[in-house]
Amino acid sequence: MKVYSKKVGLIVLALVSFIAANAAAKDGYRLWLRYDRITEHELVAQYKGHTTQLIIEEKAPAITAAKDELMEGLNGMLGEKISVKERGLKGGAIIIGTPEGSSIIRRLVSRTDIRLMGDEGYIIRSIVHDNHPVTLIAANRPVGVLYGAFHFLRLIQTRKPIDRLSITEAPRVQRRLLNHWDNLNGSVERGYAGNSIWKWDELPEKVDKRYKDYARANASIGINGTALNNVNSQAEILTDKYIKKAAKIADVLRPYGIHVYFSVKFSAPVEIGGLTTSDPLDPGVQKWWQEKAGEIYKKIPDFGGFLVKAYSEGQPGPQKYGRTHADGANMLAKALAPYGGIVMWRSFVYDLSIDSDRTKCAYLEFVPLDGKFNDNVLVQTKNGPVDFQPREPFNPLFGAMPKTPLMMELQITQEYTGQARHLVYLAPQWKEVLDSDTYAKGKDTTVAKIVDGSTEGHTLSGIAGVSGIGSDRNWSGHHFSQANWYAYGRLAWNPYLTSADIADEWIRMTWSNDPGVVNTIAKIMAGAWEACVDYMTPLGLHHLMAEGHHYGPGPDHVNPIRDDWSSTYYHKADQNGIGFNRSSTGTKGTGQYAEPLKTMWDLPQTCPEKYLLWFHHLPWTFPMSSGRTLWEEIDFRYNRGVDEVIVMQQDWASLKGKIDQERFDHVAERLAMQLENAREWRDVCIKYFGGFVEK
Ligand code: GCV
Repeated sequence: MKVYSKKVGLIVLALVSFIAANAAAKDGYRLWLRYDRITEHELVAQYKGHTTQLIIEEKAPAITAAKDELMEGLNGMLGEKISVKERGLKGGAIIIGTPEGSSIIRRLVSRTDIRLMGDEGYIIRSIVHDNHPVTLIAANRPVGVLYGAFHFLRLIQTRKPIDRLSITEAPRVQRRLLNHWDNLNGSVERGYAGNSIWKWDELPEKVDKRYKDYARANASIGINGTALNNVNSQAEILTDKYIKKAAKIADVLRPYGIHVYFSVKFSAPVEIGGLTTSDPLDPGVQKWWQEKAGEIYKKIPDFGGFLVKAYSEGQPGPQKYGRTHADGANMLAKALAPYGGIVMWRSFVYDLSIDSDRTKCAYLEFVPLDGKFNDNVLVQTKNGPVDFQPREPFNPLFGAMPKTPLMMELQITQEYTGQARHLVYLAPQWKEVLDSDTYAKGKDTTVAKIVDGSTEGHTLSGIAGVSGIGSDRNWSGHHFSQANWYAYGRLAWNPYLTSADIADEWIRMTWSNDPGVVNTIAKIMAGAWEACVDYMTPLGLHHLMAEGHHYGPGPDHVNPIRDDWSSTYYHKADQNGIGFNRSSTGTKGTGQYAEPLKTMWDLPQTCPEKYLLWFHHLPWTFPMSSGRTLWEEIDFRYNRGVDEVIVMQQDWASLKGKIDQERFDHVAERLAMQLENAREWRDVCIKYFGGFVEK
């Protein structure tokens, strides 16, 4: 009887853990850190041969985080508890640590290693130590060890060999941030995955467990900063009440190397400081910000700095007092400098009194300020000159402000690319921009080389991604929007990675290592962005969405207040043709790019077709390289976009039974919606534009 109940108990236990594991497996909460058991026995045996022991001599929080992650990952994937020790090396050990905190590491890393690893990098190396095979994960600082641990786990997650490792990694970009557009009331501007994950009403008393998983996910891809609140900011974030709340979040993120930043409102001294002005040259205002910085650093000693949207879309700025962006940024920078903080001042401004072509405004305002910003200021610049459209040429500011570090801003949340309903893998979009040659300092001055600071030798460099994270169980709304978060982090770390390699990693970690599954999902992801461009805004068209929600088509939309919030302002379709003439015969927007781009993009015959209607207004009969007329080509591309979604849907259907049903169904439902939406985009746009074409 006793034996029987023990057996039953064991079966029940096994069943419960099976159910628990599967429940967790299906909802997407674990992102790419799934650590499911590897079923190939031979592979498990190989991996186990190198992972029997973990040797750690130090207790820094980031090292403990690395230890916890290695244990969770290795135990999960290999199914056997790894033993943790300070010494007593046996075969197949992993030794982790820093030269400062670990005597073994001190003996095993060279001066060259120390130089190459820098502040946040690491080495992972297979060596023989005291006659034992050892994997070394070493870094100059504990956070580098954590990054190395994630890399090591990724090798196993993606089924790579771990027996002859010789890896040296260091990030190319220094500040790698998420920008949350999260409001203090819990809503998220342009958020499509539920509410904000920051539970301001519960903080500081209650600290949500989810913050730790957020930190793990971000650290696993090298993100080292987060601006907690919306750039359309509320001054209250700077009150003692909110600083205390933010300090609690900072405490959770700290062991993972993530610094907290605030988006601040330029009028805060008036709104919450009781001053009568926010003039950056006013000594009282300067003092107010200096004291505010002091207050923040007292509670958050590793606070990162301020992100500012000034004089844009209703946000206040120094212009109110006749001052420039540089005056405003430098005043804040001075307040933060004693603590090592930085200012990320956005260049997303488009005051049409400066130029009637919106794409030209930021350049005209900011280029004259080059060289006038303090050393701890980055000018944060969106990838393109309009606003995260499905496709834009690179922002002409890249390459035009050599004395100023430009921080690139990408949008992870899919405001203009189908939100959390469309499967659109954005890494190819980001790569197109990063790999674009600006020719600013001769050939091969790519946007990536400007952003990482290498072109001008800037010591400060940065990249920001507008977060798509929300309170939804799967974090991102669409399971595939998680890929954009992942890809953003990987590109922020190394903008020279390929979108295909990143997709391959993400698929293996998130879905499966089955080659059939990997190839099918990789194919879907590779074509998804171009499909979206085709069914929304082909051939350089842009800003065709309906007002407000930025989701569906609205080519006829006219905004009564601002011309440049109207679709008609951008496509300018009429009986004679379509497109925005930014060439030398139009607004001269092409003149903001360096040669040879300026000349090449100035002529419709040499302008790449992907940007054709961005730079040119052309007759409907304009001959395209395909042999079709422009109108026929527009029609062809809209239809091609829809056909591409049909193929994506078919490819996804072929995965039935090969991945878990819950996520399969979720994605399948969304693909059905995407197809319906793609058809709507095509039909509405073709009908509207077709109305101008002579039949
Ligand atoms: C945070 C676009 C978005 C706004 C956003 C703005 C910005 O205009 O639609 O929601 O505001 O960009 O980047 O500041």
